[in-house]
Amino acid sequence: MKFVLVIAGSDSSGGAGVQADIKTISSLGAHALTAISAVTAQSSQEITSVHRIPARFISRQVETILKDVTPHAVKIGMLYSVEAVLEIAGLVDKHKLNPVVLDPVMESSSGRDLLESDALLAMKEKLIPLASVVTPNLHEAGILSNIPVGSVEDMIEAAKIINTMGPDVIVTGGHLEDRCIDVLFDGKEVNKIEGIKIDSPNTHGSGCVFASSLATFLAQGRKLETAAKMAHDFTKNAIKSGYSCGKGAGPVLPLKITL
Ligand code: PXL
Repeated sequence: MKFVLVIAGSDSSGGAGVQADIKTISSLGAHALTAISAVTAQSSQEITSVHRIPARFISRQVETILKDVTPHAVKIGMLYSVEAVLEIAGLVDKHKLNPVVLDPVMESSSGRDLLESDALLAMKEKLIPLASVVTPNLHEAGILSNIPVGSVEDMIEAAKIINTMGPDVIVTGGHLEDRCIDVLFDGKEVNKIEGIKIDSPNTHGSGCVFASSLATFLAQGRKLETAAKMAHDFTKNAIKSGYSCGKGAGPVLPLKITL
């Protein structure tokens, strides 16, 4: 059994965040260890409130786990506050956590801030340099690279800029107009993972599913390029199986079951 440590926020609507991560990791036959970084009060339509977990308590969760088990990979999602970003950067450094997949969550699809503005700078300076691979979507890639990202050419340029901060980069292309191409840059080669775009309103949690499936495939010993392709396919299937739950965007289904 492989163990994947997740540091992420809770989504009360059950579609994204740690709920998506646990479903994904379990479905892929690994075990999810979880440290909660924030709790959102959220439905398919809105996030009404975010409750931050004190940074010291996030690290208490992680260090309690680490005294007992060494994870085979780590997935970091929503952190929200500058204190949490700095605390987690300290933990990754102190415990030499590896590999670390960082999903630089900034905004929900409903437009609410999931990362405070001063936390962005800390993420760029302290956490991204310690990550093995970072998985921004188009919007996040634009913010991290300071260039507008709307095309595959932009994704490649942004990936190269973000790579200068240290990690390998996968810019996910789910928000491209008519196709879904993920761009992987490992500091040497650009790799395009091409796929069809699935037209569905029920994509809530897709970014979380991509990052946690990637972490699981890395935990299971796959090379980054193979893991990225497998995560792309796994996420595509989760989007295909998405369903409506409430009046807004429904969740993806990262489970190998048929409804
Ligand atoms: O999909 C990004 C995300 C991550 N984590 C939590 C979320 C969301 C989006 O809503 O709620 C907890």
